Amino acid sequence: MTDVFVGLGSNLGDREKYILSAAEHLQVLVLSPVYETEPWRVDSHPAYLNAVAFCRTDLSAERFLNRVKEIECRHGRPKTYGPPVPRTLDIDILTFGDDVRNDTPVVPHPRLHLRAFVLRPWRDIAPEFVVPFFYKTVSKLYEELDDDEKATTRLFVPAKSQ
Ligand code: PH2
Ligand code: MG
Ligand code: MG
Repeated sequence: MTDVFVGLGSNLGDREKYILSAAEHLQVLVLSPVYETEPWRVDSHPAYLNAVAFCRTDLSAERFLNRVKEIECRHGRPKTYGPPVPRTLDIDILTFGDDVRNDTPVVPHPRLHLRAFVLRPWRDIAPEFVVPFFYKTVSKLYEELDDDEKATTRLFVPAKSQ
């Protein structure tokens, strides 16, 4: 079995529902709190909800990625090429065991150390986890973000259901 951390994101439709449903499909063992986050390096996108989840798998990295794509597809995400467009569900593999690989899926995710929307929820569930390749804990990577980046990510408080 391989320990996997994934980032979950949604900025289209019922965002919270998509995140929670993705977590169920991945049979996650631990799900972070959900954060509402400013779109990162994408102009005029709606705000995202993001979370990080921990799961275990007996699949290879390639097969796990196929599973991820299948789950995104089942949640109404069309295949697109080029720059990101708003999406119902985005699942990014952050780390896959202690693999460091340069082919698809590239892990650790090459931009994870730049993103508060990844590191803030990740720190909630695994602050002491040492990220392969970066050789730093999640907590340390989060602390190294500048304050402007940290300010893009706030705890999501769902509206009370009637
Ligand atoms: N995903 C992107 C691009 N920008 N910004 C936020 N806040 N959250 C995301 O999940 C996100 C993003 C590409 O996958
Ligand atoms: Mg992404
Ligand atoms: Mg993705």
